[in-house]
Amino acid sequence: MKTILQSSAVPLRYDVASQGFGRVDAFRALSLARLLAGRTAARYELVVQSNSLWGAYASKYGSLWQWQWCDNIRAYMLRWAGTDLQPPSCSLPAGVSSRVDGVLFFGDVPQGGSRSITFTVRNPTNKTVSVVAFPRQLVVTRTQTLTRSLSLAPGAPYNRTYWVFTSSNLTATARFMDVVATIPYSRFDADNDYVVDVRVRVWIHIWRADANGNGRPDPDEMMLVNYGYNWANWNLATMSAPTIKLGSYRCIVVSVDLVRGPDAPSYVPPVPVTVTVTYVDTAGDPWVSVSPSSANIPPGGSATFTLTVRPPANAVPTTYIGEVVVTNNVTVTGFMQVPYSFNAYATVGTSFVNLTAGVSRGWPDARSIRGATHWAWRFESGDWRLFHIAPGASNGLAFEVQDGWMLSDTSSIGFAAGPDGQFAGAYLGQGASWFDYRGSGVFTWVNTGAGSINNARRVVWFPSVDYRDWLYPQCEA
Ligand SMILES: [Ca+2]
Ligand SMILES: [Ca+2]
Repeated sequence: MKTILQSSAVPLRYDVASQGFGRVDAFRALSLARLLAGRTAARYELVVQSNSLWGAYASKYGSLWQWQWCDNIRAYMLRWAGTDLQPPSCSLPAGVSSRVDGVLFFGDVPQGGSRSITFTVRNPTNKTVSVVAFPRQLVVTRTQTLTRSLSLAPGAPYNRTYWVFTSSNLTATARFMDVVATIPYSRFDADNDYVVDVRVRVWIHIWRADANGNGRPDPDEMMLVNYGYNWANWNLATMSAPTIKLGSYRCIVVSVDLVRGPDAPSYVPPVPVTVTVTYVDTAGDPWVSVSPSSANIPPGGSATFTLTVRPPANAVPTTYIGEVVVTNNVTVTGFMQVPYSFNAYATVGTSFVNLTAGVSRGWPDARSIRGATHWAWRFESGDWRLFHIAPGASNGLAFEVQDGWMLSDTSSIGFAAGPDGQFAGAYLGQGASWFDYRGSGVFTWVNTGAGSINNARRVVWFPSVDYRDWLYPQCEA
């Protein structure tokens, strides 16, 4: 059933990690289900299936399942409810490793190595179907930087500026545009008291038409597409298929507000605002190949394709995403976007290895993370990235992990997880770096390897080593 919903979904043109196969289309899904049951349907549909996800994942997930049902939940219930809940079985349900899904997962692939998986396209229609498969990655096609300054008049809750993108100045993309608005941290909280002075937010609208003829986009003339609203000096909004959505409307409007916070002076002098627009599209994936690349599938038949990934020896050891575009001559859209992912891993022995020094591939760039401190929710909210390593020797006691970064007034938190995805340490005291929030805007940067908040740009942690709070150098601010 899941592969029916996936195979008949409508691609939304965001990245595959965000959209999966796209939005469920009930009419198409029902048509496909009828065809697979040997009945007539209003639409021609195909289904894609693969065992790659569950085949690679069942062995890892088994120990997590065991831990969750027999250790974690049971211990919590005993502690908090006084009830010993003993499940009849703590093993994964039978047959899990042979389940199929639509999404494709290569599992763990060594740097410089290769791994192959298969997927099958079934044709339940009464026509011969021609399919062609293209492995694609996401790539940045253009980055634009726009700057302006905004001040706040006494009493004004916010001040807004905007940029318009018309059919003549919008960069064409088949996927999405990503809009980031920032102001300097030094203006977000100039006095470092953890009470917001001013913040920034971003909106994307479509301006249908200038109905009242005043030359400006008024609220009742616009349709909201997306927004970034965190209490932060950094906000992101994305818009897929901007060229298509713009259509014959007047323009796309990117609005940025400088917003008064509780700690702002009456008059706020000009604050520099930077807006970065990134256009993301797809291109051939140089690390992934498919064989065969095309097939003619008779009515009721199927074709199996082999996908092979070969990350280079200097690939950043992280998780990568892509998609196989499967075109055909019978469905209403004529194509499917089948998401795939793989974990490239590095082998680490007795010397330090810089995990971000290698080559990345397309979008997102695996060598950096971005993010914001969202002060209305969790101060540590932000972006994250996985890096995968294997021990190079069997007699190692522990890894030491050091995480360094470039920007001041930012921080980083690291966690280590074992091969099955569990934290490498029973709780936060092991295998992790983190913040201790002490209340009233004060927090401790635990296991930071520097002496002051302004240059604390390195954290160290020891997966699988038992150590306690205060044992490692840290600073308080
Ligand atoms: Ca402040
Ligand atoms: Ca108007």
